[in-house]
Parts: sequence; structure tokens; C-alpha cells
Amino acid sequence: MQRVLSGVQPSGDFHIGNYLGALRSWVQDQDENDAFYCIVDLHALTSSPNPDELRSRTIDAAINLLAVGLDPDRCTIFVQSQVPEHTRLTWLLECVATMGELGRMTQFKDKRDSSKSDRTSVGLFTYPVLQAADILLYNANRVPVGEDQRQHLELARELARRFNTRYSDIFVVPEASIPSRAARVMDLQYPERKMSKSIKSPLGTVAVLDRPSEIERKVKRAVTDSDTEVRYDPESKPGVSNLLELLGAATGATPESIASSYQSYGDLKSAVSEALIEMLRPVQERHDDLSKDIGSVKATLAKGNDAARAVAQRTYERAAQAVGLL
Ligand code: AQP
Repeated sequence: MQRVLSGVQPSGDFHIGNYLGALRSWVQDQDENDAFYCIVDLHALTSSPNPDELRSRTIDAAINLLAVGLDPDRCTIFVQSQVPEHTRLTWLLECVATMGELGRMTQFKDKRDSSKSDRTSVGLFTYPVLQAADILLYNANRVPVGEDQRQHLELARELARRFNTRYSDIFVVPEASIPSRAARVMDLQYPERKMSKSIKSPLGTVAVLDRPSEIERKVKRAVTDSDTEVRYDPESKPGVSNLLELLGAATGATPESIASSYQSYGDLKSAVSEALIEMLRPVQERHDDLSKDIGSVKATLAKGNDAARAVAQRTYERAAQAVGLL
């Protein structure tokens, strides 16, 4: 049995990119592996959220994780900030990481370049090291993530190897596990950029909790192109290819094989809406039920936090001893 770990930021409404790129495979992993899933609230701080909003989004993230099908009896669901070893190990790893490698992280460069003033926080620069700590603390063999996290995973692997070589063999070197389909769901309005929680694009983002009429409206208005042929070609037809990718991921078919079944963009859009509505219906029903009992959601997190901390403490102590701390 492998140890699996992954995380999600409480930075906004969960969207179908999160679901197809990551959460859906988390549900599968809980039966086949020893799985740890973390709500990474410290990462969400890099975008300076309103404190009350961060608190309520953290609870809502837990509700979402339960609603997609995670079962606290079969996996550990916890909140990053409630396990202090994440920040303690981050410091040890920051002393191993270099400015050069953090400066090459494309997500950091994109966010820095899109900020209008020079207000880029140190946290935004160093958070890939915190992410490495999240993973290495749990001796994770495998980390199921979307394509956008590939570079950060590579950094975690490099830091584990470097630490092990410099001190002693403490960390497992983790593997990224990226789904073959829908690993990078694109924004419906801007198909050249990924769907995201934190970048506001109300028409381009389909939330897991969007009701059928909302999904239909957004998919109907999805940007396509001036051509008419339904063909999977992400380079020259990014909007149409994204729709085919979504339909394929929702129905279990390949986007190439379903393209020929649709004669017009309108037909394709209707099929995409229908498939997404069906895929999300059970998740939404469970979310509505779970929202009525916040007390039990908090109790689930408290139990998960304790279980996670027991594992994290052991790894941290070994790492601290290895570097020479008393
Ligand atoms: N568009 C996407 N397609 C496929 N997978 C995705 N993931 C995120 N976006 C897509 C995967 O979802 C998991 C949780 O990642 P996250 O919480 O960082 O999600 P986000 O939507 O990317 O949130 P933010 O706040 O908008 O993050 P930034 O600012 O970093 O883009 C991960 O496994 C991720 O790969």
C-alpha cells in the first residue's frame, strides 16, 4: 500500500478543474492507498484573503471534500495550519532550497508579473517550499495533482534528494501522479489559461456547486472559434478542445473519439452541459446535506488533524535531529 498525499487551497469556490484534475482521483485513492488530504490554508494566505472569508472557506473546503466522496474512515482529512510541523519543516527545507530555483517557479513569476505594484510577498516566493514540507512530512510516495503542480512537485523531489544527501536518508522522494485526462481544465472564456479559484472569471469558471441553469449558461457562452468543425486540436482550437476534454473526462471517453459525433458547436455544448450536470448532481446533493451539520464536519477535521500530526511529528523530529537541532 502506498502513502498518498495531496492538498487544496481554501481560496475560492471549488471548480470542475479541481474536481477532474485532482479530487476525483483522491476518492479512488482512499480505497487503494493510505491517503492524507490537506486543506492548505497557509497557502491561501499568499493571496491575502479576508480573515472571516478564509475561516468560512476552510470549513466549506472540508464540506466539499466530503461531498465529492472522501470518507474520513478511509482517509485522513486535515487542515495544514493545525499541524505546526508544516511550518517547522519549511524552515529546515528553506535552508536547503536556493533563491535561484524558487525564482524559476513559473507560478511565482506569473503572479509577480500580473501584480500591478511591487507588493509581491515573500510568502508567494517561498510557498513551494511549504508545499514540499506538506508532502515530505507524510513520507508520501505519490502526490495526485493537476498539471499546474508538476514544477512544484519536481522541486519537492529535488529538496528531498538534496536533504537526504546532505544529512541522512530521512525523506521519501515522491512521485507526481497527474491524470491522463483533464489535467489542465481551461477557463471557458479564456481557453489559453487554466480555470482557477482565485482569478475571477465568473463566466469562465464552472463551480462544483453551480446549479444546472448556471452550467448551461456558462457552457453556452464558452468561447470557441470562427471555424465550424468539431475537432480535438488544443493548439489551433483551444476552446473547442477544452469542451471535448471536459466531455471526455465526464463520460470516460477520449476527446478525439467523441469529436466526430458532433456536427455543430451547439450540439457539443449541449452534450457538455448535460454531462457536467449529471456528474455534479450527487456531489451537490451531498453538499446540501453536509452543510446542515457543520458540527460534525468540524469534528471530522479535529480527528484528522490529530491523526496527521502524529505522523508529521515523527518525520519532523527525525529531520530536526539529522540537521543537528537539540
Ligand atoms: N484548471 C485545473 N485543471 C486541472 N486541475 C486543476 N487544479 C487546479 N486547477 C486545475 C488542481 O486542483 C488541486 C487543488 O489546487 P488549488 O487549490 O491550487 O486550485 P486552484 O484552482 O489553482 O486555486 P487557486 O487559488 O486559483 O490557485 P493558484 O492561484 O495557484 O492557481 C491541485 O491538484 C491542482 O493541480
